[in-house]
Amino acid sequence: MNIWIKSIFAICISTNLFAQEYLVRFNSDKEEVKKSFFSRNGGKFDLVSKEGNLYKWTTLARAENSWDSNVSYISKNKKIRLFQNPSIIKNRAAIIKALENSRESKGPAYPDNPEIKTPSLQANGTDPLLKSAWGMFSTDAVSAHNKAPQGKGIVVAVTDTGVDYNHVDLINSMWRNKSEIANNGIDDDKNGYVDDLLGWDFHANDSKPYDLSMDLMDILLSGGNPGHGTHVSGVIAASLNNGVGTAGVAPQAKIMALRFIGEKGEGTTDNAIKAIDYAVANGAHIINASWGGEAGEEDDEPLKEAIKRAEAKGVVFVVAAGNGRLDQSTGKAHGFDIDNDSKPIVPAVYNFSNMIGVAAIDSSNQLAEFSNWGKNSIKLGAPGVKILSTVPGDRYQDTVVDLGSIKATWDGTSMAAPFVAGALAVIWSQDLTQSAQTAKEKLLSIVAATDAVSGKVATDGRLDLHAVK
Ligand SMILES: [Ca+2]
Ligand SMILES: [Ca+2]
Ligand SMILES: [Ca+2]
Repeated sequence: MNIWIKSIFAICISTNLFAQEYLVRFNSDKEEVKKSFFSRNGGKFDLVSKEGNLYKWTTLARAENSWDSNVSYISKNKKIRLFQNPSIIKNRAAIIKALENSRESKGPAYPDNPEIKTPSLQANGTDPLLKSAWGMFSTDAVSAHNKAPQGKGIVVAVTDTGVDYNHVDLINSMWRNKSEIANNGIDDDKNGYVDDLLGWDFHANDSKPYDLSMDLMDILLSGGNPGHGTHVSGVIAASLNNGVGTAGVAPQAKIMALRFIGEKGEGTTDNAIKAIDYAVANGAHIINASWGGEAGEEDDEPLKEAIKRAEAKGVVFVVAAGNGRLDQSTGKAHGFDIDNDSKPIVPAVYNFSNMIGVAAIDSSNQLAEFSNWGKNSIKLGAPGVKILSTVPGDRYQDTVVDLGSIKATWDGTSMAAPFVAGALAVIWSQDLTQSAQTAKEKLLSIVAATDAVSGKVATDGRLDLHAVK
């Protein structure tokens, strides 16, 4: 072989340039069945879900005969994206132009994976920014703070881009794995994860699910993460009456941080499944999913099965309806106001009994122009335009980009879903013995009828906690 061809061949193998990833589901637990499949087909196999009997198979060539009677299905390991902020998409060109001229493209840089700090003693006092969080008032979440135990005893898993777990308004709201000893290199609780104090980072495969974000220009050019998971977490459980920042819908609920989407805004199905399985196995009551992708013909079974496993264990899956769709070739958003029931975004449309799909509304109770909806799959509307919440580095934003005349606000069904996750935590915390189904039905029974979503979501209404007693 020519030396050049040889070295190109070596590079391809070493970087898996042409490797494809599949998810293989076996219908037998027997080890010899799996071993036989692995040895016959070659490539690399990694366990994704013990409960689901699911493996990731990385291979350069999928042989025609790779099917056998012990395999339920082989599907592609699909990419999953966080739902991009429609306000950024809409103003992208103008913002890029303005940034090029001002040369202020660098956002604040925060090092990845800071040491996990312990909960801190905080001041008493009102939250100075809370008055600017319109959604906290329109949903009566602020009044509910005085009527219910604020989510106490409820764990909400944020499956997202990670969380700034040391943020002053989140540090006391983080779930802490009491069965794990910090930094001893041992999997003390034997759950398969070493030193998992707050959750896990499935994207980087480490014990620090920090919300690493890209600088502004990279976010604008390639659709990366501007602190998405931290923003989502603050809507759910930012600390109340600690004299700083804002407050979440359920400030006594605990956030389990499960990072599976990286700083570029992308994740994969196998890591989404690992995050869901982790949430279910480690005591989460609610999973927030502000992400998704377009439905495929046959490749969605693994994710469906993971949500069904959560359903079987009484874990609720709150999911964003989606913000229209992106044209991959032009990078432009199009097709706003999409009916999910006919043009499905997954996992929003699966509609298992533990799922609550959420559309976005604005401060005038109008359906947000970007929001998907669906009479069957989407259950209610919730605030999702210009939402104020926590972002990495002890900061707060309702506006991601503010260049004077050009602004992009924190918009998205991504922000609407955590309002509902927090509200469910509030209702559930009133009686920790009630079932997931009971808490979910209570939440959906007290929505406020709203013209803009009438006929577009199952309850014809929007999130409203005024009936919480
Ligand atoms: Ca562990
Ligand atoms: Ca990490
Ligand atoms: Ca606060």
